[in-house]
Amino acid sequence: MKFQERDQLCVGHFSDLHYSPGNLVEADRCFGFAVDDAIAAGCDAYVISGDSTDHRLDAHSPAFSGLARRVHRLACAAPVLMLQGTFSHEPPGTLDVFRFVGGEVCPVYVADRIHQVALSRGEFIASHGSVFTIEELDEIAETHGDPKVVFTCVPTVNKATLAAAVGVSNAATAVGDHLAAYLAAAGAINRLLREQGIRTIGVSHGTVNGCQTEHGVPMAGFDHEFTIGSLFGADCDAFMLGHIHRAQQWEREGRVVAYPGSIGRFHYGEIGAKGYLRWNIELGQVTATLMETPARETVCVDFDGPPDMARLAEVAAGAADKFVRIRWSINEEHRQLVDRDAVQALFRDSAEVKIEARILPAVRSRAEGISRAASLPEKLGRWGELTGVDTGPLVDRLSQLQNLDAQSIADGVLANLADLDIPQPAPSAAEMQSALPASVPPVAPVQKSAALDWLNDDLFAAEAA
Ligand SMILES: [Mn+2]
Repeated sequence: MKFQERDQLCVGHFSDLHYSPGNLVEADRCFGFAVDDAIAAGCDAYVISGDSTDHRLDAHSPAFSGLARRVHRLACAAPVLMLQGTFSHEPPGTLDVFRFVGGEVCPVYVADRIHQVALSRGEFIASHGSVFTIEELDEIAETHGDPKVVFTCVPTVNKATLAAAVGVSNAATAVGDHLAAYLAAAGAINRLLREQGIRTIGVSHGTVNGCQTEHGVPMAGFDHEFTIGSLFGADCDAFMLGHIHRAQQWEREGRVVAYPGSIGRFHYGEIGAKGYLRWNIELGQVTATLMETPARETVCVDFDGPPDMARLAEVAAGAADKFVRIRWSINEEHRQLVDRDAVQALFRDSAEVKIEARILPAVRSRAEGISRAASLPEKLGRWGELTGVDTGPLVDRLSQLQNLDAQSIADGVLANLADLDIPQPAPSAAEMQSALPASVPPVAPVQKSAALDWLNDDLFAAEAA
């Protein structure tokens, strides 16, 4: 007899909890809310699709025990399946201990290899190989009764192992090919189960080609784990994904593939709502609803130059209790003009203010825009604008250098000299210095005779200084 108390199967799906000392407040507020909310909704099972932790955690760390406490609470209400996520976030073996965190009522199952697992009368029964055989399924039906749901688990694939097997250059695309082949094989079993009225759920941790990150960046490339087609190829009613921190979903003929995204907002500039997914899985009609968690609100203000205090005052008015990041860039010589304390004071009601000031070195500010000038005369003109130097005569001479041969130039200079009755006095060192910004080192006093100096001096010495 199938599990037919009701047609709908409700599953609470959480992902990318990223528990760590630094994330503890955010992770635990959001996951705590999600756990309570899902239990109140009376879900039949819970899935955590990877990256429960942010990095290797010590057993005595409050973040680790905080996570264990929440998972235990879930397991007191319904069976829990935890999937291995990214190795750098969740070193292999991290989840092992959670097998003992199961409640007296329900188990916690840890999926750390590619395989299928049936949930029958509150118990998880794993396939021996990567998919169930018909014999295994018959045996489960006999000894436990028909499964309520069968999970197809695809935890993070160790690309290094695969690279060793197929060669480094093939590894990137081989991951996708191997997983697609596996999902197609699982699809054959899943179709069989569906014919018997048994619900099927895929759980994985990886990137779907074409999905969008929490910063709005589309992930397009050949080295991602999945395509939408390969995931639907597994023929699961529901495919629950982790890894990408932005909630998103795809639907095909009543079947759904979805990321809940991260449980909270762990970085500045993340777009989209945060939450967990409440799945309602009816054969042929699946829905996944994002239930929002009280993730912290972040505000980012960027200035291409010094901060505009009036604008900041406006932002501050709406930033009480929010996490604020302010970025500006400023020339080295003007850095003292920004009053950081005043900026901090404006945001005194915010939860946190992070100031990132980028100091532009003086040499770059003096040549600002020069790289965008197309020709040498234009670059010279831009340098003149920035340094307050009249470049008219220099441009004439540059043009002579570019267009005339040495003899013609020399003839021209000599002809001009002959016309001159009184040589022009050279500018004094003080005059030359006053034409340059303060950051330019002092110009050496001119000692040589006046009119021919420009032939000997390095015209660009000031810029190169
Ligand atoms: Mn993650």
